[in-house]
Amino acid sequence: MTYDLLIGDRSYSSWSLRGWLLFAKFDIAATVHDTRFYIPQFQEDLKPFAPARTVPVIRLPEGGIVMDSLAIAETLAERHPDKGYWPEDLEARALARGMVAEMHSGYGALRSACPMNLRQSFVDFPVSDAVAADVARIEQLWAAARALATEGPWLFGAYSVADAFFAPIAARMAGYGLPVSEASKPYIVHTISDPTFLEWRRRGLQDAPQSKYDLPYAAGKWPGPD
Ligand SMILES: N[C@@H](CCC(=O)N[C@@H](CS)C(=O)NCC(=O)O)C(=O)O
Repeated sequence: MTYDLLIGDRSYSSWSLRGWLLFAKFDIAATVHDTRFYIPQFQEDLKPFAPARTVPVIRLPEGGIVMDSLAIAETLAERHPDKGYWPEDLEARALARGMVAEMHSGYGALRSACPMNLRQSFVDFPVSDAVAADVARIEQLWAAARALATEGPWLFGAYSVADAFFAPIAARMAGYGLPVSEASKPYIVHTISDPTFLEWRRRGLQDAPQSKYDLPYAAGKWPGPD
């Protein structure tokens, strides 16, 4: 018996990407069920995961539904304490938790102006002051994390929940060409070049594009490896 994980469109669903990374990057087996947005089947696909109304959502091997990416992260961390979901160091762990919570509830300007789209880049995206402020805040937190990091390329050195939560942000920074400092660039490149991320993106490209995610900016090639 394994976990069941319901996810939405891989090219566009940033919360699904986070939920899926929480399994894939920590080597936890899950039966993945794909659904797609803007089709009646979406509500049907959700029914076995009631009372969830959004993706990602999981069913525990022994039964029981966990909805919401943050609850999924905490549940997996609790059930698999040997997997290193959170940094070991207490100061780093506290910061990681705060960053993940802030990501989960914040950055509204960035999230609404730059919906995740892993199929292309937007070459002439106009960056508003509000989006720039979100980017600056995220970069501040990334620098604070790196200051506490152990060895390794991720925010706190080893991969943690924080990296799963900020992966769609790194993808947006790359895809929308958002103005970031030199210090942040290696992390963005590392995130969108990671083999697990590439697996997710490639699988998403097999689906038909969703026109709801078209934006009135010129389209460019995806800035990362295929
Ligand atoms: N707070 C939720 C947000 C989940 C969410 O908004 N998921 C979107 C897809 S990225 C969704 O299911 N949208 C479908 C809908 O709202 O009908 C989480 O962290 O999991």
